Amino acid sequence: MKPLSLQAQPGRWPGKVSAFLLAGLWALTLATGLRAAPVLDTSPVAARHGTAHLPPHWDRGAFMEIFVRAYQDSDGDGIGDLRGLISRLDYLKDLGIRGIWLMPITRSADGDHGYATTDFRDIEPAYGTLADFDELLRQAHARGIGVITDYVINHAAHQHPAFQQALKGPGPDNPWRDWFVWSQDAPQGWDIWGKNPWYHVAARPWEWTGDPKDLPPAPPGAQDFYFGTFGPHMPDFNMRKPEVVNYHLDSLRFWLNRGLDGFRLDAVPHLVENNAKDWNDQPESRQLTKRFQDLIRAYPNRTVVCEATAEPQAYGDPAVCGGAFAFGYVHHFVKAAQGEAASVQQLAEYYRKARPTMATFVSNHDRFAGQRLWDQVGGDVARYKVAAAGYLLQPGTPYIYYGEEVGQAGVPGLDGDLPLRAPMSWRPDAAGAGFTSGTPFRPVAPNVLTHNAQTQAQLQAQDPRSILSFYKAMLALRNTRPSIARGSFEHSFADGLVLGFQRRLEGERTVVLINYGTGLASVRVPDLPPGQALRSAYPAGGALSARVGRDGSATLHLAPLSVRVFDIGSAQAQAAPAVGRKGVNTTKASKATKATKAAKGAKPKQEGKAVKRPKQAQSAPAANQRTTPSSAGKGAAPSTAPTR
Ligand SMILES: [Ca+2]
Ligand SMILES: [Ca+2]
Repeated sequence: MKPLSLQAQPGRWPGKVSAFLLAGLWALTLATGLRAAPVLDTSPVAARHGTAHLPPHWDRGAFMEIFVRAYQDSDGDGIGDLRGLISRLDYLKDLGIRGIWLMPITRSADGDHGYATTDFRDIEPAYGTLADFDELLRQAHARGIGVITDYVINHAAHQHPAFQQALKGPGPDNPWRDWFVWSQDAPQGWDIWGKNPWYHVAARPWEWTGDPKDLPPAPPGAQDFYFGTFGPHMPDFNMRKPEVVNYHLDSLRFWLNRGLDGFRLDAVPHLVENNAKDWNDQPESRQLTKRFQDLIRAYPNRTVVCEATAEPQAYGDPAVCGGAFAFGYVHHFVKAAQGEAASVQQLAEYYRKARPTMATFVSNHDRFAGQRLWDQVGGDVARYKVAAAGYLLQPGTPYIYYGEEVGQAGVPGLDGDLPLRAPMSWRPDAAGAGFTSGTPFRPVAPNVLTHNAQTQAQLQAQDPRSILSFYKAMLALRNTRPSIARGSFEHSFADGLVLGFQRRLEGERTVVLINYGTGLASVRVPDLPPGQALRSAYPAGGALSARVGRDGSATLHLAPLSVRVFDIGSAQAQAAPAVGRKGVNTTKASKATKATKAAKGAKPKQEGKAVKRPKQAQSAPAANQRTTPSSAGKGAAPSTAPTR
C-alpha cells in the first residue's frame, strides 16, 4: 500500500484558493484520524534489470569490507562518507580489489554501525546523498570494482516510523501494528543468546542503555510484548506478513535498479521464528532467503552473500542463498598460523566438499568473529602473512576487512565491537590517520605510525615488514591466475604444519604450499604430472623451481612461515634440478642454485638472491598487543547481537 501524502503544490493554484484548499484538506485529515500521515513509502518498485556493469566472475575476486563511517572523511566533520570512499577507489583498484562490501549505508538510528535502519530507501545523511551513491557506483564500475551493501531484513530501528506507529496499539485503524511481532501475554521459555527476546512495551525497553540481559523482568500479569532477536532497540519485522516481505523485495529492487551489484543479507536465519525452541534457521527463513536471492540474481551479473552463522554451508547452497560466510571454518586460517596442526588439517579438508561460493575472511566488524588479524597473531608479520595467504589462495570469495592489508591494529580501551571499527590508517598521523582533517569520530589505531597505507606502500616488496606488498602479491595471483580465483580444489594435504593443495581451471594448474611451522620444512608434494616443471609464481619471477619425478611427486623445501605458489607446466627442457623422491638436486649450476634457493622459500631481493628474514618479522612488538577493554563507549551499540 502507498500512504496518501497531502502535500501542497504551490504554483498550481492562486494563493487564496491554494490556502483555502489546504485548510480544507487539513480538516479532512484531522477528521480521518491522521490515518493519511505518510508513515512510510511502500510504493512498489518495478524491476529494471538493465545490463551488466562488470566482467563475468568479478565476484570471485577479492572483496574489501568497508565501514564507510571509518574509511575516509571528505568534509572534515570526522565521519567517513561516500565522497571520501570515492576518493579511495584508485587505492582499492591498485591493491587488486574486485568488489567492496559496505556495511549499512541506509539511513539509521544508531549513529554508528548502521544496522538499526530507519529508512530502507535512503542514504544515511552523515554519509551523503543518493546522488553520491550513484556517483560511487559509476566510479567503482569504471575501475572494474563491484559494490554490494548490507541489507537488514529481519528488523528495523525502534525509531523506524512503522514501529512508532505499531506502538500505538492494535486495532482496525492501525495497519502498521502487525508489521512487527507481538504477544499480549508474556511468552515463556525463550532464550536467545542468554536473553529473553520479548520486550514489555510499558517499560519502554528501547530506552535501556545496559545489556538487554540485565533488563528487569516484566511484572506478573504484564501485557503487550514485542519481539527483538537482537535486543529492544531493533524490533523484528513480521516476515509472515506479505506486505512486509513485498516491502523488502521492492526496497532491494530500489537499489539494484540504481546499479548496485548485490547484497550481503544480514542475519537471514532469523527472519521467521516458530516457538521458544524453534527460532533459529527455520525452514520459512530459508524459503524467504531463496526469494531474495532469486530477485537479486534476476539482475545480470549480480551477487549475494548471506550471514548465517549456525549453518553457513546450508545457506551457501544455491537452493537457499547461494553464498555465505564460512563461519565455523575461517578461524582455522589463524589457528594454523599459530601452529595448530589440527587446523592445518581442516584447511586441507574443507573445500573438498564445501562450495566455492562460500566467503572467507580472517576478521570482520564483529568481535565474535575475532579481533583484528594484527591482534590475533600478536603483531607477528610472518604469521600474519601465512594466515592471509590461506584464505586469499583457497576457493571461496575472500573478504578483506579494511585496514587488514596494512596491518591495522584494534583500538584498546574501547568497548564491545568498537576496537574493530576505528578509522582507516592512511598516513602516519597520530591525530587523524589521514582519515580526516578534523577530529575523528573514534580514536585511531595504536600502530598508525608504522602500519598505514602510506608507510606500507613505501616499503619495498621484498621487505619482510611489508604487509601491503604481500596482499598485493596474493591478489595479483588471484587476478592473473583464473585457477586460483575460480578453479577446482584438488590433491590437498596436510603434512604436519605444511598445507598443500592444487587449483586447476582448464589448462592452468597451480600448486600452493604454505608452511605454518617455524622451522624449515621438506615436503613431498604428490599427485603431480610426471616430468612437468614447477615454476615459481610466488615469489614472482617464473624461475624453474623443480621438475616432477617419474613417480609424480616433487620434494620441496619451505622456509619457516612461508608461502610458495607454483605454476605446473610443460616447460622447455633446460638445465634444471631433477627432483624425485629424494628431494631437490643440489647441483652447482647457476640456474639450479637459484631454483634451490627459491625452493627454500628465501625471499629474493633480486632474482635468485636470498635475503634473511629479520628477527622483527618473527616476534610480536608487545606495545601493539591489545589490552582488555574496560571503559564502556557512550555510543556503544547493543552488545548482545552476534552481528551488530
Ligand atoms: Ca564526512
Ligand atoms: Ca525474526
